[in-house]
Amino acid sequence: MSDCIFCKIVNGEIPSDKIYEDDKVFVFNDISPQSPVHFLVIPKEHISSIKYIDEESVDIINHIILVINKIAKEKGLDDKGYRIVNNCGEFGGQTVEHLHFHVLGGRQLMWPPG
Ligand code: DGP
Repeated sequence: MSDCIFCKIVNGEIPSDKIYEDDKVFVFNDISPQSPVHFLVIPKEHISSIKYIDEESVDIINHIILVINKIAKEKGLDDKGYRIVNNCGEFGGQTVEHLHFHVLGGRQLMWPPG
């Protein structure tokens, strides 16, 4: 989508601190980290939010989980653990309308979130 900032990050129009990419996903550090490790995993294809995931597109979620676990391990998070967050819609706290999963780690996280 032409005016989506995450699509622009995927195609290089907006610079990012890239961690990983393959044919399906792009992974980069969050611009406003909430923990010592805070990266985002997004599908390269524009999907506005998780509510649009259906039978046809659900395979991307499996792939994202595998990528998250691989990168979390590489970053040394698998010992103490990490949190995967998806914000959906206004009340869910979603500010960028391109499906993304936050991965947070490197400190003790609290529950419940605000
Ligand atoms: P959410 O509230 O779940 O929609 O989170 C969006 C996240 O995206 C937020 O933590 C900040 C991050 N973000 C927004 N714009 C940019 C950007 O241009 N570059 C990077 N690296 N992260 C961004």
